[in-house]
Amino acid sequence: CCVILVSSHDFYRLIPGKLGCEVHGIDIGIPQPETVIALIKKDVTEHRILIFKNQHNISPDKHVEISRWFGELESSTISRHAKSPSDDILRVSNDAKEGLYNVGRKGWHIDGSFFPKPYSHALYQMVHVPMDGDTVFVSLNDIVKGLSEEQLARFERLSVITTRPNIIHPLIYSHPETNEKVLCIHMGFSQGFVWDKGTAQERNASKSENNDIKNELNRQYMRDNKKIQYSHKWEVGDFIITDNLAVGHEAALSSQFPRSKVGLRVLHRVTVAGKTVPTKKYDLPQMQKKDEL
Ligand SMILES: O=C(O)CCC(=O)C(=O)O
Ligand SMILES: [Fe+2]
Repeated sequence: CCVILVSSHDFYRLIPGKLGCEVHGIDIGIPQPETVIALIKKDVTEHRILIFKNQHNISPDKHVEISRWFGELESSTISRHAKSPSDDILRVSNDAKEGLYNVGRKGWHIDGSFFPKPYSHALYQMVHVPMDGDTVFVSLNDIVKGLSEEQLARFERLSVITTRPNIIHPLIYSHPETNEKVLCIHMGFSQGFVWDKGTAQERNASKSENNDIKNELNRQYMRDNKKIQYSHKWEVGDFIITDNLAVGHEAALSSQFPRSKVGLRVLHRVTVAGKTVPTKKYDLPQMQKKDEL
């Protein structure tokens, strides 16, 4: 539909893909000057996903070190598998002896949505690449942009009840860096929705409303025959950095296929602590705040 122009240097070439960019020419496993780190950080925000190709120098320690470019790590909820090389690395696998089994299969999600400040970034390395077992990503702003006017108006009124007591986020809010409208939800782990939170009309959605909303949302992630999705087929040497607040993701069904069929799949993930509470930086029409009454 359009030509995307990106800034590129010989040592750092961005190639736009369906969602995000592939990055060629740079070896981020070797020390990088501050200017390059700043460029990478800017590009992750701008393109949402950077897929660094041919990375063969990223040890687990280096993975953790690169993740710190983006801020403090948040690893408190990581259940450490016996084979995980670090407290900061979530190690997932299609073989329970090698890593945590069945991670990322409970529905479309951002990571850490149950925190007051959901993770800002996630950094993924497939340390054993299977023959099948994609990670699938969707731009959350694309989802919002594809809603009908009526749906958008209705979804703007919703907040999501997470798995943690009193952690409730607006379903739609302003991304802290880009101000684009994005979703804050784990489709599999949210307990339900609240209408018009903080207003005189506040009420919990009914059971059937909760189901309907979830179905309606799920259809958005599948929209246009899944054309909205980017399914990443992992290649040896891929290292992915995502703006966790800008993209939803899910492990493909094939990520759980047995080792005997698709080979061993082992993914390392490091997550960066969020810096902001999801907030709408715009007013909704016809909303009366409780304290104005
Ligand atoms: O296994 C995958 O492809 C992704 C799993 C996931 O959702 C995660 O690690 O956050
Ligand atoms: Fe995830």
